[in-house]
Amino acid sequence: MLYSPQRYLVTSALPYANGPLHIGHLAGAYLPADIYVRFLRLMGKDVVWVCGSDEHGAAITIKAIKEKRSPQDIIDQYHDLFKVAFEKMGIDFDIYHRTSSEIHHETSQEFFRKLHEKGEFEVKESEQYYDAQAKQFLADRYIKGTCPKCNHDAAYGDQCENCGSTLSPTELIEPTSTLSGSTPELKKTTHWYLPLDKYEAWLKEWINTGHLDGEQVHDPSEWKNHVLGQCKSWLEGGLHPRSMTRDLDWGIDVPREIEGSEGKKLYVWMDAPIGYISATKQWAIDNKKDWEPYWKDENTALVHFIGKDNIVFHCLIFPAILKAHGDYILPKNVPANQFVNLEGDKISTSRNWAVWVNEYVKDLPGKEDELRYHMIKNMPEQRDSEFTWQGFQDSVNNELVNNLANFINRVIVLTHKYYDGVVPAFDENEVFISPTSEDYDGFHETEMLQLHDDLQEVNEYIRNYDFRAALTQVMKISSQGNQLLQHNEPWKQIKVEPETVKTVMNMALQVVASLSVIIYPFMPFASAKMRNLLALSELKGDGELEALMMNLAEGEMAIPTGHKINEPIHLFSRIDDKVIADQKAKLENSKKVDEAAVEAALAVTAASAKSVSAKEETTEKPTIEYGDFVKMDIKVATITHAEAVPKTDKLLKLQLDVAGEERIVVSGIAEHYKPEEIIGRQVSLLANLAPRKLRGVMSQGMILMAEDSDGKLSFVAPDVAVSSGSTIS
Ligand code: B3M
Ligand code: ZN
Repeated sequence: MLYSPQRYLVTSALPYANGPLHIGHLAGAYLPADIYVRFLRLMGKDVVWVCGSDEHGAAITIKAIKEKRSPQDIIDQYHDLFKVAFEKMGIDFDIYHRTSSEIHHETSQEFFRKLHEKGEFEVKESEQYYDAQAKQFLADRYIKGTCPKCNHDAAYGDQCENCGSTLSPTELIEPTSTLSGSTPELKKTTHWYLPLDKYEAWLKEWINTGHLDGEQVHDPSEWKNHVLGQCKSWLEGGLHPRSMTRDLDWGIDVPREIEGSEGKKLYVWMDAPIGYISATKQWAIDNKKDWEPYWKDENTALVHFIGKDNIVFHCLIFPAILKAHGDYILPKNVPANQFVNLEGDKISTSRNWAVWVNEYVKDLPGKEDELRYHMIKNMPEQRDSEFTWQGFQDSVNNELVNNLANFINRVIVLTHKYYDGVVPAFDENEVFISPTSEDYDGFHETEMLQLHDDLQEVNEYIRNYDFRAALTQVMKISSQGNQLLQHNEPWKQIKVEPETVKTVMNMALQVVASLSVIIYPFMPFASAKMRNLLALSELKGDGELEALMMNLAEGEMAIPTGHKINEPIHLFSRIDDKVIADQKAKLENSKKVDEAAVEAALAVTAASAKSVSAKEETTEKPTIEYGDFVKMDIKVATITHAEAVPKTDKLLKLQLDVAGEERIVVSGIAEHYKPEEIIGRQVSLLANLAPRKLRGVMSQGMILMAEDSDGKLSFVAPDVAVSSGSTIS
């Protein structure tokens, strides 16, 4: 370890407030940080852990447009949802803040102003993609296309989530607007660029050697290979100036006193990382502390916990901004995790293929530690990992119940049975079989020292961000406790060697008491129950592990002879097969529901005109050109047959006659019309919509429907009978 810092400032990636949290988020940036911070607190360290909602950026405004809501409404909803999810899962930030706050706007603008005044920015006019229909410049998630680096066909204007590359819109192959679907045109605009190319030399040295301005400030050998690998390939590719402003109407204003700033906002990836600093400022105000040492003192260890798609922003762009500002330290480490896959497929918000945290805590209340345990055991520290419900059930039943809970329960029950719940004495002269050392020995110091060494191994793993190995070591301590009982069989020996049994049971209680502390970073709820079970003080994260380790090193006990413990309680219970079956069915259905939702939407509302009452604001789509309208081939069609699409409740399969030609179209009108009542009806058909398979049926076009403000659907059709195939224009 290069340094022993005076204090720690730990950050976790700010989740975009445009969708719920799933287990991949937990395993990526939140659970690892929670383990690390809880451990540091147990070791008596001065640590502050900040996070908050990332509330700017196109991801939010696109969702607002899609759902006809204000961006503020969207961010309020998800900010509250995140806070509930984190609290339920025991993710214990010192502050969970938000980037829509005033203190964040002020802090971000101060950063921008400072870099502007120092002449760090290059102000450049360039051609940017512009959506003439939406009347908007397209950056970030407003534009997508094929990634030039990995050919992923849905890369965004600023980043490819598939390969992690940061991009600029003009690099995209076949770009399209995510607002109107149209092909954008190039238009001149002015922006403020961060000259990353000018910082390339010091960034290279800092990443490769840990040197900054001639000082060794971190140790690259402590960084994960995949993080260094991504940084190095970026550096080898050569860095280019990156625009730090956007033409947007949602986000943080470029300070208005700066010429040309009208209508310009900060790029979300400039303001979001500064959110760590503004959150620290707010924490300091709330707790009457000084925030500056945590961001400006070389004796602070700054550690960013993120997912691998955020590596470049946290290892190159944000450090460049911090150094360009001049007063800030740089991260000591960025232990990014990889991704979690789910039941053999990538987790996907858009495809609704995820285990949502808010739903998990509702469906399996009281099983938060079980999820923590399984996610840590399978944490994607070096490579992507896989979550399966079967694997989750196995972890809980075979390890938490059969190993940990079983061991603890036996110790507590036997202590009550033989000693009325009082910790029996450890007799130096008694000889028992110690699973941690081959030979027979009963020397108390040896046993306490062994326990100390076992815990020390956990500590080392945690310091190296190796949380899977740390948890495995914790469970090894529990297994050793089980072997201690197995080898010495107190339930048999109690009659013949009662004094030996006292020593064995005392030792077993030392193991349980030590586990109650070392489990806290991983499963804080179980730890609290164990402390209560042992009638020991609740852990406050105030140096309790440091104290325990010191005591054990001096041969002192973790739980004193004569101490009275409480009655046994169940720490973990088995997960039934039905629970797993239900969750797997829910996942499959969510995929289907999602498909049906897409199908129903596609089948019905291509041109559904919402009747808008005076009081509602009109939500017109962007103006189109005549040329766009004439592309649509709309014809009169007659329904000749109709039937429900099996296993859905929204879709009807319609057989149409269009000027003598038969067509099949799937339409999401099953909740509005019975098949038998629409035979013979004339309808308007969008005839040249690309055919697509909907629930196994090839749909050749789309029926136009009118939808009123109550969501009631009705056909759009000529008011007199006309020959089928007549053109509507
Ligand atoms: N809001 C999360 C993401 O890219 C992004 C992190 C910001 S951390 C400053 O999914
Ligand atoms: Zn890519």
